Amino acid sequence: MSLSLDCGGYRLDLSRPCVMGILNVTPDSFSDGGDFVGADAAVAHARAMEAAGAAIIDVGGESTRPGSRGVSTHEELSRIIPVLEALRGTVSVPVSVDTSKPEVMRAAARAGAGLINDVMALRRPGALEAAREIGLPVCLMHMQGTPQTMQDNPRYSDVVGEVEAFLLERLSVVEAAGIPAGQVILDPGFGFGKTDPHNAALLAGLPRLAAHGVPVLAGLSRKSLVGRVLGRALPERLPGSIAAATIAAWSGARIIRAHDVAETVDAVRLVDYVINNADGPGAASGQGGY
Ligand code: 7PM
Repeated sequence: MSLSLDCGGYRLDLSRPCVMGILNVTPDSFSDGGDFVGADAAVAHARAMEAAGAAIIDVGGESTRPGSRGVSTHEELSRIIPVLEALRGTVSVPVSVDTSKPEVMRAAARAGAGLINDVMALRRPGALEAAREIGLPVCLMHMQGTPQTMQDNPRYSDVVGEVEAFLLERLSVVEAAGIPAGQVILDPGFGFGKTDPHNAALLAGLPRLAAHGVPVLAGLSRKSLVGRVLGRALPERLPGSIAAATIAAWSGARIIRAHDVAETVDAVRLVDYVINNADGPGAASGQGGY
């Protein structure tokens, strides 16, 4: 396992699980209602997430909401680049950019991004080459279909095996293109072409995905899985999201992508404490109890 990633000058320590705070800059973003459109508000939100313990800030300008049609390169650039430029020198954690477009990856890297988070796993024409040239770490996510149609009728015969095979195949393609495996993060893509039972199987199957020695990212925060299973509208999904984050961290995910950073950091720290003390008192270098 590569224990840390070089995010363009920022070191991201993955020897323990950490939290990636979500900074949406889409006007139609489902959780923020457009509150964080505009660089000033985005910077304030990013600083608050850093203060709450986020190890990465994830900036996304293209809504990947099920049914969405995507945005033009021009529109995505105009949302993301001013925010990245405003964040440069303002936050001291790496900033990832949630994009699938090679032109946006390049412009984002020039504007100070430290990691590429691609829900298309570098399958867009030119994306592999752009990522290799940029030299930043990349998160490869699984998605069945496209955002426009992915929730219509997702089908798998073995969801964990198929998602794992896809990610390992993308990992070898990416390596063959000249991106070192030590620069890669894998993500099963919760909610991207998956039913609730598919998402549940993937969450329960995370230890298998995490066993390959490549850091795993899990994004479940406020997602429909939590909403449907618990019957909760968006503002009521925090407890379920924390439960999902806890399972993911316990299962070996090293990056937990979340809206509610302070609460998720507490959950992840507790999991990390239990993992590090699993052998009981005296086994670790702990200072003892109260
Ligand atoms: C509307 C619907 C807006 C869904 C945003 C979303 C992931 C991601 C997203 C993820 C990685 C959300 C999603 N989800 N990147 N980007 N992994 N790597 O719920 O699970 O934030 S967008």
